[in-house]
Amino acid sequence: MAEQESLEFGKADFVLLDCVTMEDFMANLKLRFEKGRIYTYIGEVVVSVNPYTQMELYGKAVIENYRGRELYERPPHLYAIADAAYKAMKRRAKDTCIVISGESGAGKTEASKYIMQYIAAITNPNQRAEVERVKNVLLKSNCVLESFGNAKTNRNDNSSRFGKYMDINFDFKGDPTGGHINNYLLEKSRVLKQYQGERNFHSFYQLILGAPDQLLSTLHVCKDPALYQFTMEGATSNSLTNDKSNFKAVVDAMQVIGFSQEEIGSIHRILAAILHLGNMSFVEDGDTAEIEDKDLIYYIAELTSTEPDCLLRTLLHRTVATGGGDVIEKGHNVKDASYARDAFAKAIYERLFCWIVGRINNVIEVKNYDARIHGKNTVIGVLDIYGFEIFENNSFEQFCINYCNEKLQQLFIELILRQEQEEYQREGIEWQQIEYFNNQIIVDLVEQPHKGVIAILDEACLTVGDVTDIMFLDSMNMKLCTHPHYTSRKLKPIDKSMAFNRDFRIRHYAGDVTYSVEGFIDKNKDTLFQDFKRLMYNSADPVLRDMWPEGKLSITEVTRRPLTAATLFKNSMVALVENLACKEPYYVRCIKPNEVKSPVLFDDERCRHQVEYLGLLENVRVRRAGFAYRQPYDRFLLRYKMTCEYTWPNHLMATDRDATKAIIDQHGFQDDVAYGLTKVFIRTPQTLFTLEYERAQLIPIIVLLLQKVWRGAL
Ligand code: AD9
Ligand code: MG
Repeated sequence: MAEQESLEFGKADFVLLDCVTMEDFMANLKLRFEKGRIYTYIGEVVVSVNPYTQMELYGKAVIENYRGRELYERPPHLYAIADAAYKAMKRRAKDTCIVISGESGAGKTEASKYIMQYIAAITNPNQRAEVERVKNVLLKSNCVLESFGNAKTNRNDNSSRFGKYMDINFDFKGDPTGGHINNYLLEKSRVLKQYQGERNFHSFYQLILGAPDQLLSTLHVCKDPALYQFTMEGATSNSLTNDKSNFKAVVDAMQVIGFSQEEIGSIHRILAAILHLGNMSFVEDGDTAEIEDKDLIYYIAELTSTEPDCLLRTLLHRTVATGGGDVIEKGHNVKDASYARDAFAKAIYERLFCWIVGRINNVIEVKNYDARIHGKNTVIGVLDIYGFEIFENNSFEQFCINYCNEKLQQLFIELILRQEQEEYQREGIEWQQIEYFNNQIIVDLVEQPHKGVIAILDEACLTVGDVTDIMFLDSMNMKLCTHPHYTSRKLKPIDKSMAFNRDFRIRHYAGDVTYSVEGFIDKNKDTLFQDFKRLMYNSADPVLRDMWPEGKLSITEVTRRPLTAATLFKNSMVALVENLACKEPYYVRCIKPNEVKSPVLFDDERCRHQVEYLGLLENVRVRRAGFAYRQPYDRFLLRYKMTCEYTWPNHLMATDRDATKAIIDQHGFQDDVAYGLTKVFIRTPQTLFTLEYERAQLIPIIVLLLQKVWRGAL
């Protein structure tokens, strides 16, 4: 178990609690938080409570203290889990992953950065230039991705509005040689509108407040976020972020990564074009729309390297293919033009973000050539993805985010709870079944073909004609009314007026969430007229062109309907879970101690709720009933046979199981061990450390002996 500092700091591993009750668990968590011990283990899972203040827990000296140590030799820390994942990868050539979960503001992104810093610090002792370059890019990518993908929300001043999974590749020496970032569902609706007190993505404010005057004047942008529709709300909200200095930091980071000056210029022009788009309004001109402020057209055309005429036409019209194969141009009314402008603004930002991720991936991609030269390449994956969200108003985005959390919880159950129990049963080890809630039923509710929420939503979106959100709700109510995790007020109206309610509720593993159906159809279709794609593809700016490859298709060639947003997201989640499931997982479970970002307040109720839905108590129970270490008999013997006179150099017993038993008995560990059909199970890591220690003592003696034998033979 984890090294005990002193009882005054509580138990460093929840497994060591005298009693596993919620009260004991919470008392220990609170005591440790109050004593500045923000990390506690459950076996190999790190539970982390956000300290909301800078702790003296990080940096070079601390890293050295954890380097190469076993998990249990030092007080609990993210560094220890990073080291464990690294060791598993290096010693046993295992692909590993570190899954960081918890709600918004619980400290996931900070944790992922500490983990990456640790890995960067302990690798490349020989200072190989290429490895240093890769490490630098990996570290600097955070700064760039946070600028474009993070925003101030009411829960977190630096909230990640996208999910991130980063693979770091290692060569046989254990040095990072490359990596790959996958990003998931950027909350692009934030480009248009933010809740009161929230901001748009940091990148906009950094540009407005941090760019040099000369750059701003070429972008036709003023130094005041209050002048732009898209940044107006954030202009008045208090922010702790330092936009001015961060602008420079992000440009520097982009340069280190390898973005060219031209590319950085394009990125700034695209941001400015989006700001101008936000200020564009339309007026009625007969049946069609006209643009109020024509200057904006010239600015945007200049910034996107497009022709003003083409831009104007694209904003006010749409090309439609008729049934007979003809192509006609249809003018927008004000409503349609505004809708198209918004869709365009969101799409440009999303594509810009994805392009930046792709560009970073280009520079750190492991070349096939390298892999061939250096042989097997192992991976550590780090997942920092949005936590469970329950807001006052929950929409399509929260639905996707919460579905993602259901998938990850399912993986946790699969890997930690179920597999563990199943292995004991398979091996015939005596075992008391632990009750836990299996959330597969909720995952199915969302993703099942034909009957799941996503399938019903897609079906509604495919229906020809104007399908409304309410029709989608009706369809769900019909198909899901008997599902134990689904309810809708429309199904059971309390009074007549409530019959018009527009919400449905899902009983998630982490709590009930009521979603408003408003906007589901629209966000799922995520329509952007082909005219915009063509316009961008024909831009003279190579970065913009690169972002819109499908713009080369003409309207008559665009036949296949693109996959819907929910289906794309579901597919990416299924792929993510498959990817994680084949790696050895390490978990960091982050807890947010209070809603007011206080370093001293431990809100009992809020914390208890998180402990409950993260399933931490079940985790302790499984762990306590379980065994920390297990190995097939033959592998165990191979490693430890020299520590026992009956097994060295070879045993003469009937089975490997008997020989293993001889070793265990000789050391007096019989109470700590169980014998399965094919494997030996050891309860406490201390037993293993003792065996490892003895082995390490004996190896030099054996080597000497062997040398003597060889010399004698010679
Ligand atoms: V979200 O789902 O992206 O909205 P996260 O990522 O879980 O959320 P984040 O890591 O951004 O939360 O942490 C929120 C804030 O808590 C940070 O900006 C820090 O101010 C604070 N924090 C988190 N972890 C630490 C820490 N280890 N030490 C000091 C911390 N402060
Ligand atoms: Mg985050």
